Amino acid sequence: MAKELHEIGQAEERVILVGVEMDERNSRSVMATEACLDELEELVKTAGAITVARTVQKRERVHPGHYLGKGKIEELKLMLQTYDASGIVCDDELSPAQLKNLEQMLEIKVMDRTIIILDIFAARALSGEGKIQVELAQLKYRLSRLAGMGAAMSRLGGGIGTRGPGEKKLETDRRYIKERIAELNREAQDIRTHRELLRAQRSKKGAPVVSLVGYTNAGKSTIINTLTDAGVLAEDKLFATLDTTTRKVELSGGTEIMLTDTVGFIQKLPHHLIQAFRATLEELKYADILLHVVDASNPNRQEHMQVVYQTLRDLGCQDTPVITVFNKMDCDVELPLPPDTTARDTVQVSAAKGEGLEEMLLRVEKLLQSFRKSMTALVPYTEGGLIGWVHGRCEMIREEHTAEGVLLEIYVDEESANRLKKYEVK
Ligand SMILES: Nc1nc2c(ncn2[C@@H]2O[C@H](COP(=O)(O)OP(=O)(O)OP(=O)(O)O)[C@@H](O)[C@H]2O)c(=O)[nH]1
Ligand SMILES: [Mg+2]
Repeated sequence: MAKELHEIGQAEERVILVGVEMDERNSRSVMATEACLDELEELVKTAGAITVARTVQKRERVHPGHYLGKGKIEELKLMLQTYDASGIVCDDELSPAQLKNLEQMLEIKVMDRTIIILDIFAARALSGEGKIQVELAQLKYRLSRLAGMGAAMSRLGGGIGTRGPGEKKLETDRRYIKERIAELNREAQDIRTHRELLRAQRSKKGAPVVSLVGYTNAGKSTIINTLTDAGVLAEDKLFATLDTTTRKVELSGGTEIMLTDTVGFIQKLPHHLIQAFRATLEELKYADILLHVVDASNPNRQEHMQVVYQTLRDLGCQDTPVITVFNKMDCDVELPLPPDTTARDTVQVSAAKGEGLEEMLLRVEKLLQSFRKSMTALVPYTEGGLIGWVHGRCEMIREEHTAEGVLLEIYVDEESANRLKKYEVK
């Protein structure tokens, strides 16, 4: 597959954004249509194209056959000429049939939100794992689109580069894609195994894991950069970060935590992408605390928070304790801040100015402490190994040398508690 599906950004793409404003009960979106299109325009810009116009149709639901109604499609044809556009981008993921029909009716390149996001991810993935995950998502998306295409596609090329693939070509493409998907799945599995190994090593060391999560562009990477020397790319762009970065941070009480930064969320995150990134995102399940970073200056902050909580539920992380971090408080922020009943705690910061981050860490420390169990044990001097373990691993409240052994009052994690059980003093 030498060519990319649509190669947006190669030449100057001039696109028209197309949205459908649906009845609330049909809409998958928590945001108003205009806000969705603002976001889509940002995405298109990040992908390297220019938005020349936008248009919205009010419908009960999207047209199952061609996304928009016939009248709107006629109107769009005129708009394409007026604005000298080279393509359209629909705000929802199109079915293979919708894509095919729209391209035939408009005789122009048709893209959707998903393909734009996949494109951005493809350009941004740096690590081996990220690249594999993005290619998998792209190929699966492409395969599902190829499946619905017949001979008619050969006329327009269906977006596979600019060639008309024809029936035979489609068959070879299909076979190639399937083989490549199998190969990538094997590579992804290897990486997963390696990752699990790393995780096992990390949990042995026992440092609590604190993960930054949040809507894209909220300031997650800026936080980890301000606190550590992580040097993660932080930009005023959607999806600046795709790869996971973990750094040690020492809390004021001396506890070390592992702070993790990863990919941001967005509404209507493509299904294929969530699947492909599941391995990365599943890391979140192993976090002891999630720091939910919110761009408090964004007018859609409340919808962003909803999307983040929904995505966390989809990933099975609904039980992990959350501290909400309202960021960008140095900007014009509408007060009061939205209530957050899901979070255990909230804190206000400006990551860019480094303000409030100390307080944020204090809250982390406080929450971590509330999870800890304390224990008193009398360990005989013959158990040198166990005493050494406690010194290396547990936080000491009191240590006393008695005739029978060392009396230890300590904070314990589960593993330490098990090892010390037989010496426990009630
Ligand atoms: N004014 C202001 N800008 C901030 C603050 N924190 C971050 N930013 C800016 O917001 C933009 C996004 O920041 P990032 O740290 O890249 O955001 P992110 O959450 O990592 O975004 P993704 O990786 O795309 O998910 C950058 O331009 C930052 O400089 C802040 O406290 N105040
Ligand atoms: Mg980032």
